[in-house]
Order: sequence, then C-alpha cells, then structure tokens
Amino acid sequence: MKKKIKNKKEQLVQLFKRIKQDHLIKKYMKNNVLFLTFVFTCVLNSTLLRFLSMHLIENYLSIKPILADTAVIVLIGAFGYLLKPKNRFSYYLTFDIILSLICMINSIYYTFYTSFASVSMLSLTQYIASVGDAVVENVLQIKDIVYIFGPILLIAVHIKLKRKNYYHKVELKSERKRKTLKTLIAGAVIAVLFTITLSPLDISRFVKQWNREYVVMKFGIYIYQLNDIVTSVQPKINSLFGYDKALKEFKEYYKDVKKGESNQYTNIFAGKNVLVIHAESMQNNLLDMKFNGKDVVPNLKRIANEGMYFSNFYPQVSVGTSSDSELTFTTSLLPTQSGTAFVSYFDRTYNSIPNLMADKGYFTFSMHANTADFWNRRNMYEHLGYEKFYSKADYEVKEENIVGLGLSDKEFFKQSIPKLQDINEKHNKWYGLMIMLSNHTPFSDVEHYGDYEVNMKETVTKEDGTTEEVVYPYLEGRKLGNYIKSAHYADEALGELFELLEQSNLLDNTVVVIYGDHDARISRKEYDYMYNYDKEKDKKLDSDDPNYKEYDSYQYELGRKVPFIIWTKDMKGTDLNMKVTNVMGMYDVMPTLGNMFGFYNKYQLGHDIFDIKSNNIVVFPTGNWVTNKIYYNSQKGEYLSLDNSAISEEEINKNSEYATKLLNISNDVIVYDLIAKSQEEKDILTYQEGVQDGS
Ligand code: GP9
Ligand code: MN
Repeated sequence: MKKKIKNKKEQLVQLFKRIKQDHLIKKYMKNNVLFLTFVFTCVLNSTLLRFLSMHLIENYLSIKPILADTAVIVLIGAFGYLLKPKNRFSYYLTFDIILSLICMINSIYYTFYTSFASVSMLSLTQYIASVGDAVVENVLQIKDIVYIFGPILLIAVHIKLKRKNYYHKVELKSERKRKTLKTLIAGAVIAVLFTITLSPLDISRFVKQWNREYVVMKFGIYIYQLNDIVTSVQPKINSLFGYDKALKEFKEYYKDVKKGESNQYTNIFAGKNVLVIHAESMQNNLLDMKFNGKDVVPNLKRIANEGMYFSNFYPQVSVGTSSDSELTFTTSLLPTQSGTAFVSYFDRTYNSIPNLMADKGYFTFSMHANTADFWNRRNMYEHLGYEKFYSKADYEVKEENIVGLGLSDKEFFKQSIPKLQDINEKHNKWYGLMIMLSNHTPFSDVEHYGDYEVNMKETVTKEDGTTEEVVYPYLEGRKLGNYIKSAHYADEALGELFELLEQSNLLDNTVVVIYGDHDARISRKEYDYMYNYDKEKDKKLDSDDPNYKEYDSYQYELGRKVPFIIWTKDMKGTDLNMKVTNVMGMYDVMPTLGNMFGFYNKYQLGHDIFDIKSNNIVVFPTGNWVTNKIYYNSQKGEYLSLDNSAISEEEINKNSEYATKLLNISNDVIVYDLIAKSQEEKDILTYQEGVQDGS
C-alpha cells in the first residue's frame, strides 16, 4: 500500500518536472490561443457584470461564480475543437457575442430593476417598452457597453493568428476528437470543484430561482440564465398538456358551486378602508405564552381580545411560504403542485381581493421594505391588482435600522405612516397590505430584539427567611428562545403601529386584518425541550421520567396555527368582539371578508366561515386536511380524532377525495389560466347571442 502511494507520488513529481522541462503550459497556451481568449473574455465579462452591478464585499471575494463561469465556458468551448481549425473562429465568435449580449442586457436591466433579466418577462411587452425607452435615454452608460470588448478582443486575436498562418495546420478527425474530450474532462473537473463549494442554501435558492441576485452571485450569470430559461419554459410546457381534461373538470366543479347565504355579517364593513397586516412567521401559540409573568406578544393578544379573533386558523403554504400565503389570502386558491404561483405563474388571471376591491372604487396598494423582486412580487402584484407597490426603494434603509433580513418592522411602520396619510387624503376608500419582515428565520439577530428574557426566574426563601432570585437558563440561547424574542420584537412593532395609526386618525374608518403567514419552522425537538424542561439539571427530562410528556407529531402539526384577527377601534364590547373556534384556513379569508365588504369571487375554494360554520374543512397542499373533528395525515394514512368521536372510513375517504379534488382544481385554474379562458368563452357566447338577437 505504502509502496503504491510512493509510486503515485513519484509519478506526479515526474509529471510536474516534464511540464516544467518541456514548457508544456507555454506550448498549450500557444496552440490554443483562440480557445483561451474565448474563455478569458467570457469569464471576464461575467465577472465584470457582477462587480459593476452588485457592490457587495461578499461578491468581490467569491470564487464560486468564477469557477461556475469557467466550467460553462470551457464546456461550450470544448465543442469548438470538433471543427476544423479554420472554422473555429466563427463558432467562438458566435458564442462570445451571445454571451456578451447576455451580460449587456442584464447590466441594463439591473440599472432599472436592481435585478437580473428573465426570459419569462418577454411576454410582458409593456416592460420591454419601458426598458426600451430607458435604454435610449441611458445608452451612453459605459458600464453597459464594456462587454463588447470581449468579441473585439477575440476578433483582434483572430486577425493576428490569421497573419501567422495559425489556421493552416491540418488536424485529423481523431486529433480533434481527442482535444474535445480532454477539454470536456477539464470542464467537468472544474464543474465538480464548483459543485462541492455549494451550500444547501445555494442549492435551494437555485431551484427556486426567484432570488436572482443571489443566484448570479453564487452561480454566475451564464448558469443563472440557463436555469432561468428552464424555469420559465417549464410552466409553459406543463400547460400544453391536459388542457381539455382540466377545462372539463373545472366547468363541472364550478357548475355546482353557489354563493353562500347572506348572514348577519353581510356588508357590515362595506365602504370601509382595509389595512391588512402580513405578520411574518407569527404563530398562534405565542398568544398564550408568558415568560416570568410577561406575555410574549401582549399587543397581539390585546388586539385579539378587542376584535374578532379566529383561534383555530391554519396557513396553507407550500414551498412558496410567504408568497403562497399571499396567494391564498388574496385569491382563495391553493399553492401550485410544482413551482410557485408567484414565480412560475405570475402572468395568469386572478380573481383577487385587490382586483375586486379596485372594481368597487378602492385604491389598492402593498407595502414591504424588502426588494420588489423578492418572491417576484413586482410582477405578480400587477396581476393581483395592486395599483401601487411601495418596496425597499421607497424606504430609507439605514444600517442602524436593519434587523434580520432588512429594514426593521418598527422603522418600516414609522416610514409608512406618511405614505398612508397621503393615500388617505387622496383616496376615498383604500385597501392596503403591509408585509412585516423582522420576525424571519433564522431569528439570529438577537441583539436587536430588545431585552425580553426567555429564562425561568424563581424567588426562593432561604432558611434565614431572606429571599433570593434563582435564574434557570431555560430557552436562552436556543432557537425557540430566539424566535420568541424575535416575535416579541415584532409584537412591539405592531403595538407602535397601532399607536401611530391612532395618532394620525387612520383608524377611524378602517378595518385592520392581521394574519400570521406561516409557522416559524422551528423543529419539534425545540418544543419538546420547552414543555419538558428539567430546571435542576438544565436539560430535557429523560424520556422515562414519569413527568415527561412527549410533544408528539400531531401536537406539532396542529401547533402550526397562526393568528387571524379582524379588528376595528370600536369593536370592543360589541357583538363583533368574539372568538371564533371553528377550524378555518387561509382560503376562507377571501369568502369571509367578501361577505363583510360586499365582493364575491366565483372561483374561491374556501368558504365564508359564518356560512359553513362547524362543517368546514381545511385542505393543505400536502393532501393533509383538518376539520373540527379530525386531523388527517395523508402521507402516513393516519388520523387523529380531535373530539373523541367515532370516525368512519367513509368520512375519511370522502374528505380525502374532496382534498384531492380541490388541490387539482386549484392547480389547473392557475397552470391552465382557466379564469381567463372561461372569461374569454363567456365573452364569445355573449357576442354570439348578441348576433343572434340582431343587437
Ligand atoms: C420576504 C418575506 C419572506 O420579502 O416575505 O418570505 P418567506 O421567506 O417567509 O417566504
Ligand atoms: Mn413568510
């Protein structure tokens, strides 16, 4: 064994010696000038694009995208060797021009959108038009045209080589194949080197593709653009097949769907302004939590106690998390089975709350202090019907005001007040969404969350009668503890928002709606620790301890509830000030609010909770579902009785079939753009009837 290693070592030393003696590198470079110029210019262009657009230290120091670019270019370049030497220049020049154009277009696009271009936007002609105008006005920006030096350098090198008779060499087919193979292997080695540098976060963001800056920063512009083509074309391909079947099922399903009966809540809020607050990662279990006698979320608790509080409310998100929540809230549809609606299907027709409110004369807007491209909101919002989107560019983001992912919730709310006042002055009625950001995973910005403690304090009386305070660490320094601190911070921000709204008289004619967008994705282990804490030993109780009660997977699943509250300043003490305990999902929001504000979406999948009452069923994108009586886990094929009543197999099957139906219908509505299609059909029918009537 030792001998073998020694031999290998010697062989390597010999190889390096040979490379040095025979000047192999020099020879290689001399014989492959054109290919190397091609690789150099393309990698340089991509690097320049990153440096000139994203001014982040992290970006300057990263080797990952350089490896990725080199791998791609070497692999493309390898095929050039299959051609005869005299034809190679055209091959390299064509690719050099295409790749330089990619850099140039992205550079221009970045100036206007602080993001990178996507082929999926090609369908949006209005964007191209506006970018087009802007390009003309800014055509002289040097940073956008430096990329043409790539092809120019390649041409210059080509001319020089031609003069030196470089292209007259005869290369046999076998020689050309050998060169191609060797170069492909070199490209593959670089690709492997690049792949091992990737983190799970890099991979997950690559798959989702919406965080385009991040993808370019880690994968380089060429892989980004290639991935963009795949993710943009995939939904189009999906929607090519199965359309007729989908349309038939869609028609059958909606034929029997009727608008719910009117009830005592019908039109109670008609004409009032609406302020919806998207409370990031806010779970419902926080409302009952206290540490050392202090509530975790005292403001939310007060708002829930003063308003209409839905305590058995579930988010229905899939991989699109925040964006899925927004989708389901505003359209009463469920997330798609592959991709995410906000990214892959943003260009569909949606019957959404902002669209229907706009029809009623409301001014509609959204406010979020993150970049407009996060979850592709900029584009999706056009289709959801928001007239104005106040995003990061509309806020002043100073370093000292950053908490977690970006501008702190406190500062976000503070800076939003003048904007709200302006809207309130200019518009009779408005509907607005405010998306919070600070309480976002990984909840590690602890020093900015304030001084809320998640330890356990006890006062003990000593033998001499004096008292002493004993502090047990409990959740301090743990993930769940950090989340609780973060949620406490977000709750303080909410409290401040309500004060500011009151001071600016913005609550007088406004209904505030608050929802938690999804759970905090904290592991079950953490809850198990919290509920089974052994303070004496500062660890979790042993599982054989008689006091140990496992926080089981059902408790965990059911514990993923989020708060949903409808509040007005004069609700307290009235009939509307109540707690609704019937199970409810995010898709029931639109029908419930619709009944209160006087709008109706024919394609809603949920129900007005005051119409369906205790008969409701909440379907999750996984196929799981929950009613007042049963929680069903479709992957495990297991259920849990929630009220100890007997459960028949028939009931399980019926509900599971309903869940599958809903998920399929919802997916088809979005993928095949069926709302638009049925609208078109209706228009044609009305037209034909008109022709027959002679009108
Ligand atoms: C970002 C925010 C978070 O803008 O809405 O999204 P999430 O990671 O929760 O889906
Ligand atoms: Mn979220």
